[in-house]
Amino acid sequence: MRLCRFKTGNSDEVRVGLINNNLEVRDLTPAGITQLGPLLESGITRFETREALPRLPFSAVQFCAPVEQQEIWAAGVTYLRSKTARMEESNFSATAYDKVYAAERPELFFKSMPDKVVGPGDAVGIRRDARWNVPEPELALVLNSKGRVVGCTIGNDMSARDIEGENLLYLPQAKIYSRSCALGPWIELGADEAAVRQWTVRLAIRRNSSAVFQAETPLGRMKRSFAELAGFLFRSQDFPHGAVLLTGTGIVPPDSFNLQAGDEIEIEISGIGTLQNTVTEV
Ligand code: DO4
Ligand code: MG
Repeated sequence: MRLCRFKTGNSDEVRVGLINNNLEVRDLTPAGITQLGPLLESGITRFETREALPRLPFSAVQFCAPVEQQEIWAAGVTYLRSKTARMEESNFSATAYDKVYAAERPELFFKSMPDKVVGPGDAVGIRRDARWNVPEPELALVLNSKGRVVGCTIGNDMSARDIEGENLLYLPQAKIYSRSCALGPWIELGADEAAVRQWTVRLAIRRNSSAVFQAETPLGRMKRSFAELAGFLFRSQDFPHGAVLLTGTGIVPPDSFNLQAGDEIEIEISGIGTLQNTVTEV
């Protein structure tokens, strides 16, 4: 079952809905549900039978990023491809990537405040002061306040590779800037890790309607378990509203590839759906 945040028509009101198998959104507003947070804490089975909830076809809704008050964090160097690409791009810190890939403690970094996250159909940002910008298509775990994985969604950890490669201490500037994080289109609930690991992540980038990059990777190549990543994130830190944790990229475009304003990015994770965004300079 899928949980979403959405708007309709010209209204700015964001509602919470369930998505059923007929690709309809069932608006939870009449049931008094206006926030995702409590549902992620308590579960949603008690709403499944409420036939009276309004049904809206996908064509009538605009999906919003499925996040409210949760901080967004990200794991890094969880796939071999990410490790080798970063060792190649980096001037002084190649061994740091090698070490963190093998270490017990994963790389975890703060990515975004929830209200800065870009939703489906919105523009993600490339930094004006960077020469080398790429998307990072990632499975995003949705964690409740107890650190339990209650669902997953699609994340884009936009990154400036030249800034990151120049000096590891510049990582926050390479990763955190306006429109650098996209999430959506909805939360796939009840994620069972063994099943999720059978899914595939696909990235497609179009420029002037032509494909300029596409690749895919099995999620099963992720080196760390969900429990390991979530466990380290919740060590010595409370998340009263829960958190969203991007799990790292297994797809890195070749070094010659650089995003441009106007590009269209499509990230598909089988088992969830597709997150589409355009690119703008920030
Ligand atoms: O260490 C830099 C960031 C790694 C990352 O974002 C990834 O592997 O996805
Ligand atoms: Mg990443």
